[in-house]
Amino acid sequence: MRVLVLGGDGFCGWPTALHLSAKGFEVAIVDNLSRREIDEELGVQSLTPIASIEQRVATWKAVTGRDIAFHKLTMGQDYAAFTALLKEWKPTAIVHFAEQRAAPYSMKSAQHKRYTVSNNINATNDMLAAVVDSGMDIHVVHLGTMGVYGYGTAGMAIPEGYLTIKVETPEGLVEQEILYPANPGSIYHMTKTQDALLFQFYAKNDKLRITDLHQGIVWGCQTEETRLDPMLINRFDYDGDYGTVLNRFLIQSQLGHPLTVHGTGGQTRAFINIQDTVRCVALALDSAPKRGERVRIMNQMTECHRVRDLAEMVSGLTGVDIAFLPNPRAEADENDLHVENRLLLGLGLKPMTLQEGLLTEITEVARAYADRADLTKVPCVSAWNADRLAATMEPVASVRRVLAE
Ligand code: USQ
Repeated sequence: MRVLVLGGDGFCGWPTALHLSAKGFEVAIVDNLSRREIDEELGVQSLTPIASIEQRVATWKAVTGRDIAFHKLTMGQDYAAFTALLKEWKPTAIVHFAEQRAAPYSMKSAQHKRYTVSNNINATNDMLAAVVDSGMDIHVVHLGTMGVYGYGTAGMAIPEGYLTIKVETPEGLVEQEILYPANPGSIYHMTKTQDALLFQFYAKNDKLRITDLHQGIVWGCQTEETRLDPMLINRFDYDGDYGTVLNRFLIQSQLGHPLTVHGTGGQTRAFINIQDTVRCVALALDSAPKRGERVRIMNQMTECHRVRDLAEMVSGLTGVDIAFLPNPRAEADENDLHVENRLLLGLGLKPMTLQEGLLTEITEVARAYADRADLTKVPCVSAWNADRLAATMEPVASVRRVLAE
């Protein structure tokens, strides 16, 4: 199978490209290296030292003998070059990661909102329009987010994309299946809800075969393939814009920085390890929907956790303090979350749990590269609105430590 990985230089894209190549897929990467430019803009680098894309693919070839071609294109802008690439290389599948993926970054300013919306939505629409234009039957796999659902469940488990409802008609109650109502919590998450509508339209109108993976928060950094050589190492973000919560706690614990819990830490979220991310994408590629079928939506997550429980777990392992900070985000202080994830489990996913992998992450990455961290980049400074900005000026609510067992 020939797979074009859009956004194949990023945090999820790079290890996915390697995993697919290792499994025997023919892989090519499309990327405009925008994530590296954003590092420059924010004045912060990945905790792990990442090689250039040219060094990355050359090392992969040297280590495994396998080729991964790289095409520098901006999805959403370089339409002609992208369609030419499809016609020439004839991929059987496209994996689409080519979107700006940080919620805090998308909320930094009007300019960041505009960039995120135009980049993400144009990238998705151009990709879909180009697949139609090509006349080829290419399976599209997209990395979506659990955040499209919002995080309130009214007690039920969040289904995989679709909700069965009953509507009143003159003939009585009639059952219908609808896309689960979108409830995004940031401009970034909002772009993913718009993507879902684009997928629905192109699946209906053009019979495109589309899988949308609604992924939870990724933790961890390395995979079997990125461990093969230091030049293949994956990026690890810890800053207030791109660092995801558990990875931030892991590096904070090694820097002796109190763990930055927003509000009460009662936010419950879905999580997945990066190793499981790449396996899920391979499972999705091995099992495409049929032409004419509705968009296949799978919840790509393995565990739900409350933010303060994660902080307590990391504090208990390392002895670091936990700081309860005013929340810069407009989000519920406390929520319960139950999620259906039977589809990927049914395809053979064997989840890696936090309990199995947390200590490895602390020693393999956070401790090993702690001296590269810039402490000034740890605070989350992106506030969701004027009220939240004012709230961030308030003093820290409390600091406490969990005693190691
Ligand atoms: N949080 C803290 N302290 C921190 C950082 C975050 O308490 O230092 C809290 C946030 O307020 C939020 C939760 O932790 O309640 C999750 O934040 P996050 O930055 O780990 O995750 P999020 O912004 O939701 O975005 C990440 C990825 C995004 C992906 C999403 C999956 O950046 O690409 O789509 O996770 S999900 O959250 O399931 O929608």
